[in-house]
Amino acid sequence: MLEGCVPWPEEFKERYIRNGYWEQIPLGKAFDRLAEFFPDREALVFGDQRFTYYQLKNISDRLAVKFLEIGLRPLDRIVVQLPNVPEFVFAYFALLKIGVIPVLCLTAHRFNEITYIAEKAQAKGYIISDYYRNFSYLELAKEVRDTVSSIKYVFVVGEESRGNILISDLIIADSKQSLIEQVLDKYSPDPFEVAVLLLSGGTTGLPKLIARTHNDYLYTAKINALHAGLNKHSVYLAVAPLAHNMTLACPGITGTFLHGGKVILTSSTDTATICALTEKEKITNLPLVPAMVISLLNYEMVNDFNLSSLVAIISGGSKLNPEVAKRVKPELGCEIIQQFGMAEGMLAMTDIHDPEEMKYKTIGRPLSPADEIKIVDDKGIEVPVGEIGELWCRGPYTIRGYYQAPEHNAQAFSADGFYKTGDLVKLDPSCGGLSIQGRKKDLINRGGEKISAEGLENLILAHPKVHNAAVVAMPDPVLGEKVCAYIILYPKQVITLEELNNFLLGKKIAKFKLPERLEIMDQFPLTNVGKISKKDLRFDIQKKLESVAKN
Ligand code: OOB
Repeated sequence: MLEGCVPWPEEFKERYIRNGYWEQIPLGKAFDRLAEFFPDREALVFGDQRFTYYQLKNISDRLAVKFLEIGLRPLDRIVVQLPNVPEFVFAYFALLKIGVIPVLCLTAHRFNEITYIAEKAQAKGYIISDYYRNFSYLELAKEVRDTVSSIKYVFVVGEESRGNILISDLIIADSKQSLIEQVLDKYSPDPFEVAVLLLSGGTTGLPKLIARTHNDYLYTAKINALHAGLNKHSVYLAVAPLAHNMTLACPGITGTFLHGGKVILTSSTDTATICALTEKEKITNLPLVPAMVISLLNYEMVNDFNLSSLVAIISGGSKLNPEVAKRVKPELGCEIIQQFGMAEGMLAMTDIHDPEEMKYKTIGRPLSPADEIKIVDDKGIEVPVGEIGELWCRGPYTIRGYYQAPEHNAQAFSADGFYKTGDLVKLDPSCGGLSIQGRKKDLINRGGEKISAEGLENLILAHPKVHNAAVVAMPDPVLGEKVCAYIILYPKQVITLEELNNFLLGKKIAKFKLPERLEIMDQFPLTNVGKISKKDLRFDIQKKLESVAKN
């Protein structure tokens, strides 16, 4: 296995193979089997571009061979930073087919995050679009390349190359399919190897890299698709970023393809676009973060669209309020499935046949019979059923350690391999569902985007006027949480939110991390061991917001 990864112990490997969870097939091959079975079915749609399974296989095959010709080799790492466009899917499968490992970054990431990730992964290449949402990734790539010496190739989706390699130039038919297949057979990866590197939501300053193998990622997609009830008639709207585990494999595009379904791509998260695409393409499965579910329910034009094709909305990434969950069926006419997941692996989901209490108030049950979970107290001892504790998990699709992070792994995993999620949950003994009760980890979940408090505080502390800083989540009716920054200034200094945020943008970070409220204090409340009491700060901002709402 790629150096720096933590493999599953042999006895677990054997068990996962014996029980059929790990099929020992690389992801690219699993997709190709479907393509052979359903060559003429439509697989992928983006605007007026439509691709059949055959075309998708063919394009990704050719691209894979070109990647090899250029010099990429199995286990090389390639940072992929693309919006939801067909080239993302072409490149993703092309890389998987030759065992080159995509490192999946968000388009919102900037120099600060990308250089850290590319350096950590020792990436050999970087795939970008030329421009997206008024931002020049060509400029960013130049800066990144000047900083990260391992990067040898920059591939561009779009028309402007600036001396880099255009993906469109690589997708040209100039070899015989039989030759291509010979080459791809030779490079077909070991299913026990790393397929992708995902980013952690991250409680530490910068994101950790999560190595997912072909075996475990294929299982993730299959079991998710099974629970979500996907089949060859399913039409899945990929609206959240494809680089996110949810859209990629839970069930995501991978799970949809593995059942012969159709994926509709959009890079717009706007409610009107979601409704228009649902009507036009007859979307059946709509994965959304809760903030989007709320926007859809509250959209004043929703009844102007025919949404009758919808079978289920899958809500995941952050907590869905039961009052919101209850509105979905009567107002939109489809089921709501709650999904709790993480890039590290373990997932729980409700089932459309669950009793209403469970569907609305819980995140359901772990997906696999082989998922092992524990709900534990601060000492790691299991709490009695029905009490709140931290969720620990291990199983056939949960990592045993972050990539190249032995020190962090010693804290984030138990000695016997359970991943400590940092989420506080409760098991409802009457229905067997888990419910989210809060979290131990210090991050802000802004509508599904995770922001590490420590990472942001370190950046704020670099401001010359700032003496001390603590960021906390403040409640927001749509996004669930937003960032509130508490700071203590040096004597006689003043600062505005705008000034602070301009400073942070100068640090070249993703915009979604910027604080949306600033509170200045003379001193911070402390816990009895002398640490900043974030609990008190969260309480303070909640009270302030409530008193504004009342007046
Ligand atoms: C998904 O993955 P990540 O890695 O961005 O974030 C994981 C964390 C969880 O540990 C939990 O704190 C939170 O996101 N979370 C939820 C949730 N789903 C995720 N918190 C409350 N309710 C939920 N339903 O977010 C992710 C990955 C795959 C599928 C779905 C979500």
